[in-house]
Amino acid sequence: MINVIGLGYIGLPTALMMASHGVEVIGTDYNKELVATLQSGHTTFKEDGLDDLFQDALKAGIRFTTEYQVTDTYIVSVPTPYDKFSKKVDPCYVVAAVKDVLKVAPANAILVIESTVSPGTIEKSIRPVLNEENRTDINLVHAPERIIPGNMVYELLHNNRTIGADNRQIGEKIAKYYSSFCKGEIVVTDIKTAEMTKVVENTFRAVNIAFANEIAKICRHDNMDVYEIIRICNMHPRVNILQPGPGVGGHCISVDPWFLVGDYPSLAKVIDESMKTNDGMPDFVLNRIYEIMKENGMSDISRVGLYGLTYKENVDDMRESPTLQLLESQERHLGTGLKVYDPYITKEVVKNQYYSLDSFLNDVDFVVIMVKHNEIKDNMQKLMGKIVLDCHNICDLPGVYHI
Ligand code: SAJ
Repeated sequence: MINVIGLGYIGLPTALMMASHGVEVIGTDYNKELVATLQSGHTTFKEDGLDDLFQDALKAGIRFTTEYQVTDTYIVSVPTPYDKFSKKVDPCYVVAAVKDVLKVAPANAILVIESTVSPGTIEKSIRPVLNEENRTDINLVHAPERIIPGNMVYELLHNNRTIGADNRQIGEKIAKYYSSFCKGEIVVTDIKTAEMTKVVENTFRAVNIAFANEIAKICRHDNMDVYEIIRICNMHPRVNILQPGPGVGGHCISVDPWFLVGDYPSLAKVIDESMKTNDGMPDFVLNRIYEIMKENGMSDISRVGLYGLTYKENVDDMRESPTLQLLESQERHLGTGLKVYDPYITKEVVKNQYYSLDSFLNDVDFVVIMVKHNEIKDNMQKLMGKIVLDCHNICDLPGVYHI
């Protein structure tokens, strides 16, 4: 039996996937409300295919509890934030979960850490916990997740995976559990290599997004069409530039690369600059809003609306979202009044929030497309006659502004 600890964006789909593929699974989370929701037969976030997977897992007998189980295998999937000052990974949740597991884990149990951590964290922060508790019998494994919100179920089934372990036998044993559902290749390596690969993968994407954002800023400065330029460049066989945007959100690309900056400040220069470039994009958009208002003789900020609150399209996840960053920045400059709407956010999280596209559009003259949800793509004609700042190049109405 596997006890999955932490039933969030990664732990829950992983637990459901294993359960629906014949592995006995019990999911544990210390959040009583979350466990009660799952016990009552409801998922806790929206994701394509998750509800069906949940039903399959329930039929297969998955259970949810706040209690840690006595079993031979644990998968820990809890958040790993970074310390905003030092930029280093903050493993406090992983350490706390490991301590709780050690209270019940039998001798020689396997403890798999799925949470993203910087290279060396398991050696520096987790192994000492085992030593302190006299539990060197426990086998540590690192199996970083790779799934992308919006396509999690498909990617859980098809992505290749990395498993880091102290000894090959244990690594292969865990690989077998994952291969119950994973059709991709599973590479077994050592723990530090597995830690580094995960952080490097997300850093690669962050740096490439920053590159696109920097090109967009250069193009804005000298009035060139960044989208046409990227389109043409990408016709070169070895060039594949990503898309500029209003900023980078989510709990991965906007967080993990900082771990390398925190741990290797004098070496991680390109990464540091890239993260600053991405973090500066919401401010860049705020500046564009100001310029466009001026150009159009507009002075009433309350007639400007931000479309989208989530960190990217067609998900309900708002963590580190560019829209929230932009609103925070506006507030820091003592400004407020922007209207906001997102079809995926039905509870009030910011001031001046709307819950229907039509009433939002009725109350604004200037729309900023912060997130390219399908909803706005399908209703583009409703923006006719408005000033539009399209941060994703999805609107082909005449006179649209870009970042
Ligand atoms: N973004 C851009 N331009 C682009 C692509 C993305 O501005 O061309 C923005 C998005 O709008 C979003 C942010 O970047 O705000 C991040 O979105 P994303 O879709 O690039 O990635 P995440 O954060 O949803 O998921 C990433 C994935 N990592 C990689 O692609 C290397 C996923 O595979 C990881 O599992 C996930 O991080 C994670 O949990 O670490």
